[in-house]
Amino acid sequence: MSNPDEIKRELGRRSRRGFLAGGVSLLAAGGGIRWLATSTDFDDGIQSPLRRVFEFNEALWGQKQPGPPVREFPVDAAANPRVNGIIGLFANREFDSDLPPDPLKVHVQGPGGYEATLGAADLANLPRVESTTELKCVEGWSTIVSWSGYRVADLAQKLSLKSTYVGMETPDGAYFVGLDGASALHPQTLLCDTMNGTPLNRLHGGPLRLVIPNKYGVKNLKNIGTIRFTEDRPKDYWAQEGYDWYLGL
Ligand SMILES: Nc1nc2c(c(=O)[nH]1)N[C@H]1C(S)=C(S)[C@@H](COP(=O)(O)O)O[C@H]1N2
Ligand SMILES: [Mo]
Repeated sequence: MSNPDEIKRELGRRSRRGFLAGGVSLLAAGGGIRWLATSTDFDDGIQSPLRRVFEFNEALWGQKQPGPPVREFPVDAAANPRVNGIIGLFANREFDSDLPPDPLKVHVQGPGGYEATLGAADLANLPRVESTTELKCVEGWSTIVSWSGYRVADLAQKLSLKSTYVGMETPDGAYFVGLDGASALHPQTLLCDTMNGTPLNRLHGGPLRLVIPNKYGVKNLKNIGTIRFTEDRPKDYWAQEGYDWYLGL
């Protein structure tokens, strides 16, 4: 299901049925999700109190982000994940699976009107980190992937930026994620330019993508154009479609 319209329709259906099905399907796998996606007989009387429970959970959940460090795997356990979600990868260009990534150029914004534009050479001043973790999609699949890049925490420290939240978006603004600051600064949260030992291609988010294994795949924004350190909770593409804003594991 890598066509964005299809994903949107599917998730739209889920969120219209309310938070219950969406929330539960995050925990379910494979057939479980199918079953929930086709089971439409939650009546409103049951759904709305449970919806409140989920909203309550979301409020609590925010206080214990990120969860414990996720498991690191040996590099030889890694495989190539499927390409899932292409929103914001081509801007107004035609889909072309062979189109190389654009040159790396990331806008950083911070409190007090801070602005900087970074290229590959700027990022190369940060310590390079490798990490082999599981990429988990809410659709029920997961793949162990070996990444390398730079910690968001090291970037923040280098630029002396502190904030409650971090937002990221694609250069065209079509896909965007909001992160609580603690998760963004988690040591396993990386800005990656390689996947399984090769430079990231466009479909997997080249030139630079976010890898945040403490959260579901949807938060792992591909093709980073802007990183914003902010005090205002950033908008989030899938939260706008009814998903939990945190989507922590
Ligand atoms: N820009 C952008 N980033 C994105 C998406 C997207 O549609 N556009 N999809 C997300 C989803 S739902 C998942 S599961 C992962 C998948 O990463 P992959 O294609 O490298 O497997 O990317 C995430 N990042
Ligand atoms: Mo996903």
